[in-house]
Amino acid sequence: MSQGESVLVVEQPVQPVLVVESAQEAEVTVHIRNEPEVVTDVSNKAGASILLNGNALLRPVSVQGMMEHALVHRERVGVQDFVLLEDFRSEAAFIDNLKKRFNENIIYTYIGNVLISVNPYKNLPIYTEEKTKLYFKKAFFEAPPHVFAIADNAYRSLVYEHREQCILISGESGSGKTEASKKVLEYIAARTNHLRNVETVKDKLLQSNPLLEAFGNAKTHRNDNSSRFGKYMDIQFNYEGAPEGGHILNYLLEKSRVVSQMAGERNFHIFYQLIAGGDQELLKSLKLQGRPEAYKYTTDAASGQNQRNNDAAQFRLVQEAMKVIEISESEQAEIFQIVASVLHLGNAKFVQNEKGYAEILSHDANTGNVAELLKVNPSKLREALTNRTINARGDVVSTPLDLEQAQYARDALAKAIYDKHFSWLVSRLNASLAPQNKETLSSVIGILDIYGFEIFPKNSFEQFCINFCNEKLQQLFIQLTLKQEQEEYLREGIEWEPVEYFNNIVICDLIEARHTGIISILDDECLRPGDASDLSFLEKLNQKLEPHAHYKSHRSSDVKTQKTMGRDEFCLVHYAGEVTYNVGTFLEKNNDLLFRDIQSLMASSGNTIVASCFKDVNLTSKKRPETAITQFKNSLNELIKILSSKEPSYIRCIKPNDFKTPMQFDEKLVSHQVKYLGLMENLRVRRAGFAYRRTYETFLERYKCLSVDTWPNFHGAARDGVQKLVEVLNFEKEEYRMGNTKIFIRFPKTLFETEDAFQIKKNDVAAIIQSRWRGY
Ligand code: AD9
Ligand code: MG
Repeated sequence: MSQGESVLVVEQPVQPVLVVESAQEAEVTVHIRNEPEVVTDVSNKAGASILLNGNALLRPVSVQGMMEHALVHRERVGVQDFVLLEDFRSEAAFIDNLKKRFNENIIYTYIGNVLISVNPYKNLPIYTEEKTKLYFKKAFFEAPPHVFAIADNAYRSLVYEHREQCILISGESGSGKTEASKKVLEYIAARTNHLRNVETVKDKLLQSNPLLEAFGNAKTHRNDNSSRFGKYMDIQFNYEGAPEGGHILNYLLEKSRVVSQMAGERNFHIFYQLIAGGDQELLKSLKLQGRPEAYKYTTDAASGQNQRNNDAAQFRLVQEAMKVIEISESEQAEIFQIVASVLHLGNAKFVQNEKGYAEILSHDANTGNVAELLKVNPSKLREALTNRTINARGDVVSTPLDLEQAQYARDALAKAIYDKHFSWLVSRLNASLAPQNKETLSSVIGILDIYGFEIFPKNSFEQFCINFCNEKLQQLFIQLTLKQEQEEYLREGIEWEPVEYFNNIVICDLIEARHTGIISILDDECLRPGDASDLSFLEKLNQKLEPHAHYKSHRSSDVKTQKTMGRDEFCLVHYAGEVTYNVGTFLEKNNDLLFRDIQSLMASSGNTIVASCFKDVNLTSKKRPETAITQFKNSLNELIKILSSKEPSYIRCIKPNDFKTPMQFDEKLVSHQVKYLGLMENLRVRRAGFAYRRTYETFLERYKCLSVDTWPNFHGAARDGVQKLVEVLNFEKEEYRMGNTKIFIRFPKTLFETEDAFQIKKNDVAAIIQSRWRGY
């Protein structure tokens, strides 16, 4: 066992129980709360109360040695809860603490009950079965910080206190959100192992991940497995606390990726997986060649043999997952036909006819393949891709498209098919995850894993949506962390003064306020007939929003902004930093138009998935469908409602470097994230109140040896016992409050001193035990 892990002895603010498993000269395995640790030299290390087989005293060793050891460790690995930092206002101290721990492979740290996680970019042995069990039924601070502790805490609150839970995971792209969400799910699966009849449900829940990731994740510059959709998943439990089912909500797939990617990035994994992993027969039936480079939408594959092997292996996992989720063979065939047809569609060739319009030659194999796979009439498909029928005041007029328009129509179709089929897949998953026994359902734990804040060299409509979403979630974080804190004081009957913090509600309003926000202005422009364009939209923004403190245009009086911003850009001062958006394609993406001819053709598809995806589109309705951003805004507001009704736990993920590499901690990069995640504010709020709180029972149990009135046992109410203790310990009046069920301690120093007193006392106790041992 590595040096780093002996930290467990030290990190425990609760009494360690050390059990020697086998005593040898050089090496002993010590169990600290069931945690085996190999100690190479017992004589100068832990062991004051080393017990053999759980009860017999093996060998008395100096407690002092153990304490010194502890101090050295604290110096090396920092504190496990930022609240314990002496210099809690200093960001440098905060980052130093994170870094110390990161260097020791300790990736988790708390701010009170918020978990901070730093992506290690390597596999650490911290998710083993043994480690998992360490967190079963443990109070939050009884084991080192871990995502499992968050999961266990949520699970216990759900089962024992019947409070609905949600776990909100945030952080930028590549910081470890999706991994954390998977760990939560795996923990819950392990935790409910003893419960009957849950295996199938758990398998399905676990297998939903590889499936959705194959279709919704892609390699980007920031993350080789970047989630390109937002996901909120409810795990539904019955009265016994056993998982009965699940439900997934998906948000805004980045569908523009289907037709183009930045250099060095990839399309969604499934395209490559199918090509690399599909067997000959399957590929033949899909008319696919075995190389992604053959397809326009996946040309930039940059794939080495390793990548191809990996893709092929992943494809087998996807097929496995489909089986577990009970997606039938025929459904699978249809899904792969859709994936393949998108690839063929990308290769569709247009030629310019003598009139200057686009045409597809009748022998074009690509559209032929699409028509065959999607079971639509090939000539109608060619027709639909090169013409547009407009219903103008009752007259149906067909206009031919030029080359550019036809390419737009083709790409729009590819995006629409893929996007709609992704949503279909989510609803198919939901059907499979739906609980068998609705009557016994009790409550849910929701897990939110949504795309993190994005700042690229060029930011478009997608980044605008993603960053808006992050503003909303930050707003929720502010409300809930403060609300939760305030409610606890209220519940416990304790007065406190709120802390100042930056409230990003101003930015949320700037974006979504009715009539005056950016979304409203964008929608107005999309609906305006005539000469509306991306630039006219920008002009309106500039006119209406220029005075706003969080909005900047290229006309800004700020010289730096003037120089760096183009005439087709606007800049928002987000809570996480300034982002300059290029308005090009905003209107097109927000309108999200698919020509009617194509829609009706798809509704007639013999592929039942495609037909069902397109049949709901009401072709006759005069009412315009909601724009993309408005749909997104509404679904986000729904999500916020769901989350607000639950008790939240937070996991804030941090990315240590931009190179996807282990053991590199870029302080500047981390500092930026610490700032925008509002972690220093979070810590201040936590510290301004009463940093530590313990139920009277817990506090009394640990420190009862410090007063003759409470040692060895106190026979009255725990609160009275604690009252006696604080008198003996001379707590200043300002330092603590007695709540209804808990003692609140303002400064960690007070707790440290109590803890030191406890350790000294324990020394004495150990000395007594030692002398008894000698006498034995
Ligand atoms: V994005 O916003 O979807 O682009 P995420 O989800 O925040 O992003 P993800 O969880 O996918 O990031 O993590 C990125 C990569 O970091 C993973 O593929 C792993 O290779 C690596 N990672 C993240 N967390 C851990 C961990 N706890 N242990 C080991 C990790 N590796
Ligand atoms: Mg992710």
